[in-house]
Amino acid sequence: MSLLTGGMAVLLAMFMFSACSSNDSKTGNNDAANQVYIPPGKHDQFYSFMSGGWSGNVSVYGIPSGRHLYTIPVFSQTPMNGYGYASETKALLNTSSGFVPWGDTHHIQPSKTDGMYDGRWIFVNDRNTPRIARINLKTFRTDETLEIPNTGGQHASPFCSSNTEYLSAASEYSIPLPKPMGNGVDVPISSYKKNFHGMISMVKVNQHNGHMKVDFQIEVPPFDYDLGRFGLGESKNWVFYTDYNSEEAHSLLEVNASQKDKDLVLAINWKKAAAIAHQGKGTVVSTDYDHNIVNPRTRWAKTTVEHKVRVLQPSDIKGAMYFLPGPKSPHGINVSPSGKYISIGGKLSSTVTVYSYNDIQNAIKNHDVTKTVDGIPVLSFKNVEAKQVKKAGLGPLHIEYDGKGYGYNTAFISSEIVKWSLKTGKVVDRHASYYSPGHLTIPGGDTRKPYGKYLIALNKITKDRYLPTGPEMFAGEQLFDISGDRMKLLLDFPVEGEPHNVAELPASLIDTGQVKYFDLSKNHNPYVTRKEKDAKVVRKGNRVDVYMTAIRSHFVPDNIEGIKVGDEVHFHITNLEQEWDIPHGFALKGMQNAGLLIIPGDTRSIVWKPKKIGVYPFYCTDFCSALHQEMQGYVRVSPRNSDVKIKYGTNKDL
Ligand code: K7E
Ligand code: CUA
Repeated sequence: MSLLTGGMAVLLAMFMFSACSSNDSKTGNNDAANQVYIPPGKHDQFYSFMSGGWSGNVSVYGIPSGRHLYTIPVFSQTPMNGYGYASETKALLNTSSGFVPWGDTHHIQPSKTDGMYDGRWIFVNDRNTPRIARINLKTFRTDETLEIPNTGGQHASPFCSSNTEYLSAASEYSIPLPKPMGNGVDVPISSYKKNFHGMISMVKVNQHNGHMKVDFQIEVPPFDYDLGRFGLGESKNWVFYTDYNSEEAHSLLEVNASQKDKDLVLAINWKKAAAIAHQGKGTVVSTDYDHNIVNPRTRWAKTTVEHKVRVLQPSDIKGAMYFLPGPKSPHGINVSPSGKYISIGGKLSSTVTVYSYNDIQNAIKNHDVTKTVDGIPVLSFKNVEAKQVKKAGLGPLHIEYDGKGYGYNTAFISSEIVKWSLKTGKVVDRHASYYSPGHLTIPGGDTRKPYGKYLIALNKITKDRYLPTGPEMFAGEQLFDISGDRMKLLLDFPVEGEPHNVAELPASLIDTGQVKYFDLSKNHNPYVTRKEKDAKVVRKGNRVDVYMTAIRSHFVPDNIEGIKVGDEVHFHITNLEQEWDIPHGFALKGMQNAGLLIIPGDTRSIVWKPKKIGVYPFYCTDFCSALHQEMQGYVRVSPRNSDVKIKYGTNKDL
């Protein structure tokens, strides 16, 4: 050893470095299995809520195992359990454009208290038909959807403030807005710069019941607002948005929206803007938009059409809204746990730009303004830019923080995760991620105190990672251990839809408060049947209401006669069980609708319009007991003009 020369020592060190930079390993490290293995019957440490993109829903996974626990239906009709088909849930999909049974979910935002997740609700946006949904974490059900008016597709949504005071929704696609505003306007697309507008919507959340309300909107230049984040800690009264297309192009954006060297970052003091709105500034405009809420007593969703919204102009909120010069065509924007740093992924470059909140405040104090854009002051770049992270990979998209002074970004083009120091801006580690990661997350990464430990990359391209399933494949997630200095790949797991964004909550925040079944005595569905002897079939003109019960292992009634071709038959099925995880299903031959899954103590309704005479079998679709197969019945359908009377019952009743 004493013979080792300096040069050899360097070579050896290089060899050792490359040996341990098996960080590019496609297959994970050796003890990975132990770190992700959750023995049978044991639970994961985290719930992971993943937006499904064009699945329109939110799917739930356990971390670290990657096990798929559930899919929460949100903006898509889901025949699996009748969501969006059952009469109780249909109204949740109503919009001013009518019944829209599909959505594109992008951003998951857990409710927060004092900058930390509180386990009450999950909010998620539909990018296409602008709306926000609220999911109740006690039931994992969608309890509310709210349409966002005066807005094209909204992508920078529904970001949530430190105490869930507001959700913010910013338009990605600008649209022309008539003056006075309303539901649409017919102008040439070429008049984009003159007639089109972007819109920032501030949605207030009722702390008691979670109900959302469009509190006010701010009309902004027709850029494409892409991502947003509320501040934390000292910056908590601010909200920040990236945007691209400050060129205001309306065609071939891939070229025309990449002309300028820098785009603009929008910063709004939402607290100040809200105070100004509440003083009555701006204009209250008429515009119709749907607001759908599940009544907690009846568990029936009802639509209310809202007619008005307050719209502010930038000139109304002087001193509360600024542009910062930003990197060219940026994507993600993320605020560090302390609230001191705001980082932006420059998707067309290889850098992450980090702003200092203090510098922004100083620039505002010193009126360090270079120009104005549509009346919005632009702060001087050199005085607000804290640092550039160089070598952040090609195509940095999103950033997340571990709470220990490090930022991590995905690099879409070079397929990697890059770790850097917030203090120095120096890259300290990088790891390949297969392939083309978009968002990434660290549990609690957008709270004041991230839980650290894991990092999940949401990869856009799957290719050879799993057994092939034809030309279409699930997307792939990758779980990394970030507890040490270097990232370690632990697990790949496939996920539904196109996951854009994910949030992990500690299991203990959610699992203890779960609703296991509904109390039958508190079921106030207008069509509930609490006892078998109350089951009935009632005709009123062409409408027939079937009040049916289900319990192991029969329906009451299970024989029904007197239905006629052309009737509208409403089945209302109450599950009489009062025990965890004993749902019953309902399916009827040829019903042009979905089946139902009815949770114990709940009532679900579905409409059937028989078109032909015959005798139609129905049955329970959920294997509920050893006599589940026997859980079946018949409906007799007679000609329109027949005089067969309504008759129903079980066994000898009929
Ligand atoms: Cu980057 Cu819609 Cu947040 Cu996809 S978004 S990646
Ligand atoms: Cu009830 Cu099967």
